[in-house]
Order: sequence, then C-alpha cells, then structure tokens
Amino acid sequence: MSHSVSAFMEQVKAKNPAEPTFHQAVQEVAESILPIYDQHPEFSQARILERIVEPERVLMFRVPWVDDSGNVQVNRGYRIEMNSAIGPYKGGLRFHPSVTLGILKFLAFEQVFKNSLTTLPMGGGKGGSDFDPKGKSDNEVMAFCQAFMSELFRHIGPRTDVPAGDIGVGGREIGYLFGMYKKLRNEFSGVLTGKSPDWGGSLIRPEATGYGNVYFAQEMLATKGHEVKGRNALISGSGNVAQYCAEKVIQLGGKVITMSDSDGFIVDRDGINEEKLAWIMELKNEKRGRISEYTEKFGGEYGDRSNGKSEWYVDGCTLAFPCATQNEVDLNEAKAIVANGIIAVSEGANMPCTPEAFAHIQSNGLLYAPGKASNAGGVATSGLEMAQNAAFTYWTREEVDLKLHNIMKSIHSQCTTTCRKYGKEGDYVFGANVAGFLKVANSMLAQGVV
Ligand code: NDP
Ligand code: 2IT
Repeated sequence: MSHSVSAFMEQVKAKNPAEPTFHQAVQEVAESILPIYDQHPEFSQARILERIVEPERVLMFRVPWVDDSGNVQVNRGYRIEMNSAIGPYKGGLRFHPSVTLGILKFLAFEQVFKNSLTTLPMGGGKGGSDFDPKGKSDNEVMAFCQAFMSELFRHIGPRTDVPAGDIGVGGREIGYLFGMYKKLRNEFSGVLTGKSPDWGGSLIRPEATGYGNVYFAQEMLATKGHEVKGRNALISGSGNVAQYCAEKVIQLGGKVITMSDSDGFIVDRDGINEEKLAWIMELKNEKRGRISEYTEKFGGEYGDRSNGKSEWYVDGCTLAFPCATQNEVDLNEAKAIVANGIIAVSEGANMPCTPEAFAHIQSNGLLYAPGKASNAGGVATSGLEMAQNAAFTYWTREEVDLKLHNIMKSIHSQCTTTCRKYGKEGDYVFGANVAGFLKVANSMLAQGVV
C-alpha cells in the first residue's frame, strides 16, 4: 500500500463519497499512523488501515411511528458496527436532525480508538436517527424509541453491541429504549448503558464525560505546573457533557464564564456557580428550555449565533472546553482562542475543532486534548457499568469516580508515553491516535483476516 496520506485519502473518498466528516476523522488518524508505518511492515502487509476504515457491518432501517396528532412519521435508524477486535461494539446513539450515515461513521471510527484508550475491552460502534426530540412530547419520544428498538433489538446484546446515549439521547430515551428491548427479548441485561441506578445503571455515568474531561485537563495542566483552581473557563454546550464539565471546574475552584446551546451563548462574568448551574440543569433536563432564559433570571449577557457571534470570541478565560458538537470551532475562532490567552483546550465533544482550528491551536503551543482522549471518561464508565451488570453488583459513587479518575490518568500517560517514544512530545493528537491504534491493530493481526 502507499504510505502517502493523500493517496490513501483518495481511496477513502472514492469509496465513501459525500461523507466529509468521516473523511476528516480518517485523515486525522492517517496523518498520525502512516508516518510510523515504516517501523511496522506487518500492518501494511495485513492492510490494517484499509480494514480499520471499513465498518464490519452497517445497519440502516425504517422507523415509522405515530405522533400525538395521529399522523404517521418516518425516520431513519442506523447502527454502525465498526470494529470488534478488542470487545463488543460499544458507543452511543445520537438523535438529531443532522444525523446521516457519514456523521455516524465518523463517530463510530473515533469510538474505536477512544475505547481502546480506556484500557477496557470494548470495540467501537455508533448509531442513531435523524429524529429530532426537540419540541416532541414525552409520549412521542416514547413512541419513537419503541419503534427504533423494535428493529435494533435484533442486532444488539450485552456481548454483541451495547449502545448508550449521545446528543439527544439521555436518561429518558435510554429508559424507553431499555423497556422495549426487555419486552421484546424477555431478558433483563446490560444491553444499554446510561441506565438509571434504580435498574442497573452505574453511579457517576451521567457525570463521567464532563468530569473525565476536566480530570484529563488537570493532567495536561500539571505537565506545565498549572491547575484549574483560580482559572476562568469557557464551556460550550449546556447538555450532559457541558453540565458536568462545569460542575467539576467549579468543584476544583475554577470559574465558569460561558455556556451555550445551538441558538446562542451566555456570558456571566461573576461565574456560573453551583446554584446557577442547578438552574441550568433543570432548564435543560426537565423543562427543555433555551439557554437565553438564563439572563432573564441571573443577568449577564446573551449572544445570538445568528449575528455571527460565538462563545469562542469571549475574552478573560484561560481554559476552553468545547462540549457541544463537531466542527464548532473554526480557524477564526481558534485565532480568537489563542489571541485571548487560553492556555489549554480540552475537548468534551467529538471532533469539535476543524483541522485548521486545532492546527492553529497546537502550533501556538497551547495544550490541546483531542476528544478521543479527553472525553473517553463517558464510555469508560459505560464499561464500568457493563462490568457491574455482568457481576450483578453495584459500586459506590466513590469507587466509580476513583476508577474513572485513574482511567483518565492512564489515558493521559498512554498519550505522553507514545509521544515520547516517537519523538512527538506534547502532541496529544498523535499520542491518542497511535496509542489507540496500536492495541486494535495488534489485536486484528492476532485474529487473522476476518
Ligand atoms: P446533549 O444532547 O446533552 O447536549 C448537546 C449540547 O450541544 C446542547 O447544548 C446542544 O444545544 C448543543 N448542540 C448540539 N448541536 C449543536 C450545534 N449544531 N451547534 C451548537 N450547539 C449544538 O449531548 P451531550 O452533552 O451528550 O453531547 C455533547 C457532545 O459530547 C457531542 O459531541 C457528543 O458526541 C459528545 N460526547 C458525549 C458523551 C456522552 O457520554 N454523552 C461521551 C463523549 C462525547 P441544543 O440544546 O440547542 O441542541
Ligand atoms: O461519544 C461517546 O463516547 C459517547 N457518546 C458515549 C458512548 C458510550 O457507550 O457510553
């Protein structure tokens, strides 16, 4: 095979047309992996890279359901079973109108390397639907989840493929999905993670992605003698990941200045403290309202995205945690991040920085953690939930939090050790890609051409 990234990407683009986010995710990994291929002729002989970009299985299905007005609605469901070399397929479900096959392939691809970094035995997968939960009643969400599971249940299982949440899929959706799986299979098992602790869920799973992101940032900051305490933080999003990222920053003595949603962002120079964060959690998780309502209650400023503004231009912060969605930080926003004195960017979302944005951030010497390393705490704690389910047991909050913290430290040290080994100190993108890849690639080699 050719060791040139551009030749490899030409093949990938020809085989997977019109999937730009998938191309973007593959290119970033190929740029890390191909330079070390000369030292690993066994990988090119076994065509590991060509195999790893090809999903083991792609499921696409019709999801018809009936809305509250009695109208028939038709959505499309997907599950990408990307790679099972190191464990059952594992990864979330995303319900958002922007969901396409290409988006889910990018997320499933990222998940393979992320799950490898967690140290736990989990392969990579991702799924979801173009269903939009916004503005739907609980009854409509339940009807959709039941229809979605009435096909997905054939393909998943606690030893085969274990979905969880992602954008638009939280505790409510996991409950409806689990209920339908249990009814169809007549089996109570750990087939989904992110369940309520009342019926098999792990404590700390809701907190895990956000907490883990901040634990990873702490490790990066410590390499330069810095800490979270006393620092102002810019956080995008106000969903699951953003909420618990904010909670951990506050617990560690930092100050959260911004949070956002898809319409706009709030700036509170006094800091979003615990009480204000509790209000945001209720607004987003129960009332399903908009972040703009914050300023009516607590003051501060609101910036509307339709005016070309974004949270990334807000000054006065030294830490940045993108926790909303892919490609939310472009080159101009990255320039503002650098110019405004941010010292560390730690990604809670999957691929939130465009390639030009993260290249600018890295080349200016900022600490930069790619999501597949820094947001792996969520899926890691899903792995801990699977372990508890398999053993019919529960661990305490403290036990799970300690395990999560240790996993994030391990991911950080896998990145730094790999960087040192290949002479790429400080390049967490390289470290995460190569460390994640090697374990999966060696497992694929050991298991033959399958
Ligand atoms: P939620 O649905 O709970 O929250 C998503 C947040 O992002 C909301 O504030 C939403 O705003 C905002 N958002 C969504 N789409 C856009 C957009 N196009 N532009 C701007 N803002 C947007 O999802 P999560 O918090 O679970 O997920 C956030 C990110 O973290 C995703 O990239 C996800 O893949 C990643 N992730 C999640 C993990 C988890 O355990 N949940 C684990 C690892 C990564 P609005 O309400 O207006 O839609
Ligand atoms: O992107 C992710 O890692 C997730 N959405 C969490 C997946 C999981 O299986 O917990």
